[in-house]
Amino acid sequence: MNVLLIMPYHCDLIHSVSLPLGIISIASYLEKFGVNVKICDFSIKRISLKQVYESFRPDIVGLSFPSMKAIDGILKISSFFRKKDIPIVWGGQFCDVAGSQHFFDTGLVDIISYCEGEATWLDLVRTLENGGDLADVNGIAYLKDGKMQVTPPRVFMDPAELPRLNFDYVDVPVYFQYLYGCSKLVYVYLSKGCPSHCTFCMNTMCHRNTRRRRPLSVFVDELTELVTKYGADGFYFADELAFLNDTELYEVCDAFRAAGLGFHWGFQTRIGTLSDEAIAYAAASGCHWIDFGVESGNRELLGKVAKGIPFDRIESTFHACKEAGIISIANFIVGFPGETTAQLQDSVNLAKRLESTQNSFLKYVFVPKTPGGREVERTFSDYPKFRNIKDYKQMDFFRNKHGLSQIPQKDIDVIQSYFMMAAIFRKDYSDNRSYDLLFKFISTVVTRVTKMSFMCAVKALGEISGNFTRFFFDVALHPGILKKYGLK
Ligand code: B12
Repeated sequence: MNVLLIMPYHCDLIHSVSLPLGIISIASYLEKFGVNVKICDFSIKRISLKQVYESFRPDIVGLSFPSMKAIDGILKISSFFRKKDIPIVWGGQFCDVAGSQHFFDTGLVDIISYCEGEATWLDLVRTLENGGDLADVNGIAYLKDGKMQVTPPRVFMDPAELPRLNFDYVDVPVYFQYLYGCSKLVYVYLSKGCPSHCTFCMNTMCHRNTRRRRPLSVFVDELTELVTKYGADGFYFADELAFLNDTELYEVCDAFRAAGLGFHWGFQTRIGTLSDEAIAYAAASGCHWIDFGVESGNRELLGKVAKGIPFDRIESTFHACKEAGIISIANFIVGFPGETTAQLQDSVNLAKRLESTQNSFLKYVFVPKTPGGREVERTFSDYPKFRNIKDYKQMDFFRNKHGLSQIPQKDIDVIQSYFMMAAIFRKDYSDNRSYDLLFKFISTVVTRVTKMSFMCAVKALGEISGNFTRFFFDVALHPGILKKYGLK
């Protein structure tokens, strides 16, 4: 059976693209069982769908649905395959959080796959080959008499069963990006999921609050290949929670040191998982940046969203990063349901006190199936309602206009824009890292715009310039709001 796996295009220049790890993992797994797979990544190349179809003749096509940004691409590519009479499968994290009857109402999908796709795909391929019943495939939804049927969730795999990622499915160098002093940075992943229960996080659906780590030796082999064969010089851990504790971090640092490859790397973790000594050890082992979810500077609000981080460790963790020479990013969410202006003020005050390199304030986005989303549905009568798949585009922190907090919407916009501008024009670090976010944007635009279709490029350039103009005017025209929060 020929399986075609697709990463759809997204007309977005804010984020450079990165290795499509999800479908590479599925392809590498299917390959182990003799299934013939091809990957097409429309987010990095202009590809003719007709050519792909005619040269490969897929028996089934799977589209990755990472976020709401992919909606237009998914619909367009699926429309093409709808005429070819082959089953169309959508999977990926956006299906986990939003997959619903609305998806089937498009008439463009036959099967939705939930959570991790490797074993589900193998099961699907075998079932379709043998004319079996979809009801026997766990972890999917399909249509029966026009109604969506959901099969029982699939038991998560032991990650040790996953083979080493086969990067030959893609053209690795086209994914290199500039960031934090690296010029050939790619995303990689060591673990899946996070055991925490933050009420706003999609992890509840994607990984059911579990975390599983792949064998370290396999991960280091993959990095070695990316450095020696392709020349990668930086790795961004795509993990939700890269390290549970110091022991895990030391193990990885020692493995990196033993490999002697000299790359830089960075990851995302929670406040409280790593000691100051571990942070210093990471820096000495090539770690250049760490992302932390702080979310709010108000203890009560952090409790309400079950963040579960030690409040008194926040400031000292950023201090430890500064001491170690690590770029530290503090991520806040602004506009939580019911959040008050005073609570936002606490967040701004904390951000100002932190010795972080960069602070990001992104708008709260309503995600229906999360515990927080359910709470919103119970308590707010005017929560965002989705009537069709395109309505889900609202789940974008730049577009989202639906306020659920007590904070005036303009304050939220201005705070988000203020910290965005500060991050873009940040120059407060050692020379080679100054303005790195600005360089990242510029290099992304330059490298990607030519690879997009004309219409996509126009739309993406329009969106990026629109966003920058908005950030600029939000900050320039609202000194009163900035003053109110002590930012002027
Ligand atoms: C790397 C990354 C990116 C990269 C590239 C993404 C890519 N090419 O895959 C970049 C930086 C470009 C990016 C951009 C964005 N991202 Co991003 N990104 C991630 C990140 C950190 C890792 C994804 C990853 O590789 N995981 C590892 C692989 C192995 O897992 P996976 O992708 O989930 O794949 C598994 C399953 O989902 C499933 N699966 C995946 N594809 C398919 C396809 C089929 C057919 C099937 C059956 C199954 C299946 O099987 C896979 C193997 O088990 C995740 C967070 C995370 N840790 O997962 C966020 C995440 C996916 N991104 C997110 C967001 C919001 C965005 C942006 C919209 C940000 C923005 N506002 O601009 C953009 C839009 C990108 C887009 N095209 O839609 C959200 C999505 C939330 C949602 N579901 O709505 C996430 C979950 C982060 C978060 N918690 O907020 N992102």
